[in-house]
Amino acid sequence: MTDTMAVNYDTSIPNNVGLSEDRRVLKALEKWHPGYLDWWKTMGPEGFQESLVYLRTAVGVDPAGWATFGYVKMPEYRWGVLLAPKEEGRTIGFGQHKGEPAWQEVPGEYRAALRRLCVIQGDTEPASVEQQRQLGLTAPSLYDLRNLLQVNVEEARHLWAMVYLLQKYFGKDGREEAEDLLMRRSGDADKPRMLGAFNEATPDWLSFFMFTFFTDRDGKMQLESLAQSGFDPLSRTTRFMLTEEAHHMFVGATGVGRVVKRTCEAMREAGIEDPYDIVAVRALGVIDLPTIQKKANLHYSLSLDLFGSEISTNAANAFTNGLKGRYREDKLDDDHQLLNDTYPVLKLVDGEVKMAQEPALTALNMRLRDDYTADTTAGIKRWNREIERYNIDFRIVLPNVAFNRAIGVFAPVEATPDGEIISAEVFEARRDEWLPTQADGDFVASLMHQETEPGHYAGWIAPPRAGINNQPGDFEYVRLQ
Ligand code: BYC
Repeated sequence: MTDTMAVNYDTSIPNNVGLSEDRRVLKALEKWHPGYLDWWKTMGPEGFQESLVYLRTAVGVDPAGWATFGYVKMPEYRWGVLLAPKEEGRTIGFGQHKGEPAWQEVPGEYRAALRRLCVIQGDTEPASVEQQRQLGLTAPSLYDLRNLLQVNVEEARHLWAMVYLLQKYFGKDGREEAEDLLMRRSGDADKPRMLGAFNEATPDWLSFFMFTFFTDRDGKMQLESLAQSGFDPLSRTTRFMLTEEAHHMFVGATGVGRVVKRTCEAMREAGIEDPYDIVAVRALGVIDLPTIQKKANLHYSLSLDLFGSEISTNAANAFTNGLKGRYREDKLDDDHQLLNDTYPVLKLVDGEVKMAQEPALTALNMRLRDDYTADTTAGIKRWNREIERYNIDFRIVLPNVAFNRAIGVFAPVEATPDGEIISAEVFEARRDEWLPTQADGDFVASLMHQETEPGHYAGWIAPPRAGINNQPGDFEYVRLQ
């Protein structure tokens, strides 16, 4: 490995890509910076711009110890451009260019496709910050508030990561795309964000934890695929993004786990055994398990849509052309070209969900989605172990992939969470059993109150097992100003 691991903080934009010698790109980024700060101040976390937040900042890109922790005012956070170290002699690992040296510049014939991948990836990052904008005002503890703000500053850094690629490698078009990334808005009727799940609301903390568990995990899978890219700057950028992403999923997985734990604890204390006695459970000021299941149904199905259609020529082309690989492509043991292979795909056959063999190349979205589901299942098992520990007869389960879909083969039909195809009328009549209702949302919202005392937690969520960076339980993660 070569290239510097240390981050240069001398330029206005911290970086390990030699920006001080790359005047053209430095100028373009400096020109973009004020618009970015305006966006952050108007669309970033509401209410805490003057607070001192205990945040980690990257000071290098080596796997061990890349982060330092300290109090920072968010508008002064050093958003930087950080790429994983360059691997000398790296070759393309899949597709028709397999074995050729990885590209250090954009190949002309793939320019539009690569730009589109960077723009879609870049668009999701600020979208999530916009979606989470109000949540700090109802944070259940300073620990959770700090985690939210950490996620937000790092998603914003991921926007920088894509903007750097667009400005350095895609000329005028790239600069225009970078401007547009600051113009679209999550949920806006006229200029929405590009992908469905990023235009949904994140109205409360349970939604936030579900989002970071389910939707950030799509981020992980997509970034892992882009980390395999033959376009080396994209590969190196996404590799470093993945190190940050891990904490975001930790926040989601442990967040939901702590909600589940508190509910089980409160049920035991009150001697309630029936998890479906929703009125009694809610009277304890905790979130009943069936509502948690409904939220999981919603966020999982929205996140499945982010993988695109099961059968996709876009996906086949991106693979064949060496732009986007499979999940952990470099660890797979096959020819990495998939010319004659097939892959089992779930399809609608005579009104039923059935498995059919399809050419592996066009089924790559389905394959990544399957990898995603496997990854998700491991986290859900941990939540269920908590419920088991309290001897409560309830398990959180993932709904069938046909349930509540807006993209792909199941988009035109309705299905139960068990995967039985049903009419639109039956779905509408039973929707409230499966997806969060207005009343569920109102109840959850009624629990959301800001807790500002260090070491104190709102009554609907258990404290974490350990502090961030090994800080003690009563650590003041945010100094509110
Ligand atoms: N919503 O062949 P198809 C993250 C469009 S999350 C709206 O089925 P393809 C993060 C598609 O664009 C990860 N439109 O799919 C998480 C195409 O449009 P055009 C973000 C959709 O292209 C939390 C048409 O339908 N990164 O990082 O194979 C917090 C037919 O497309 C949707 C990426 O996604 C949808 N859900 O795959 C913060 C990686 N799905 O071209 C951040 C980059 C499809 O006909 N993106 N369409 O106009 C990709 O690799 C692919 O574009 C997709 C779609 C996987 C998204």
